[in-house]
Amino acid sequence: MGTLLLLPTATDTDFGDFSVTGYRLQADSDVADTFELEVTRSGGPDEAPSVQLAVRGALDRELYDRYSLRVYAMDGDSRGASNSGWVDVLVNVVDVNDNRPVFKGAGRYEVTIPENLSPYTMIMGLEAFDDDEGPNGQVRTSVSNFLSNVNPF
Ligand SMILES: [Ca+2]
Ligand SMILES: [Ca+2]
Repeated sequence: MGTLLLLPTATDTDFGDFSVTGYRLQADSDVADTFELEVTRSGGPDEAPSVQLAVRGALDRELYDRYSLRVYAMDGDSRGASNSGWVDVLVNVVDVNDNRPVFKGAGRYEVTIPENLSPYTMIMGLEAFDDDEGPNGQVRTSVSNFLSNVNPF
């Protein structure tokens, strides 16, 4: 949040209100609150206001990794002959490592094995997953022996 992307300023060779007077953002309704336009008017009447695209809501690459937006520039002919032009903006969201690996199934597994089992016999399979991308989602497993003497006799 608070990240701004400077968009190209629209040009309109007409003067004053007939030139660019405003911008409008179009996005799918389910992501419409994620971005907003910040318009700055600093120049004279024949100078188009500048516009920046800002992140307004929370991003989650695991939910949406790409946003297709369209930014309209409008002129201000109040007599109803208003014109508009647009530019398409594609926002790609890069992954950060914000998910921890999770084991499939229950949070605890229990297995019963005979005491004469040969060393290195496979006794159960476990599977963990991570919603992140690339190295952020690669899962390494290790064994801790903190439960290895749960019921010593
Ligand atoms: Ca991760
Ligand atoms: Ca992530």
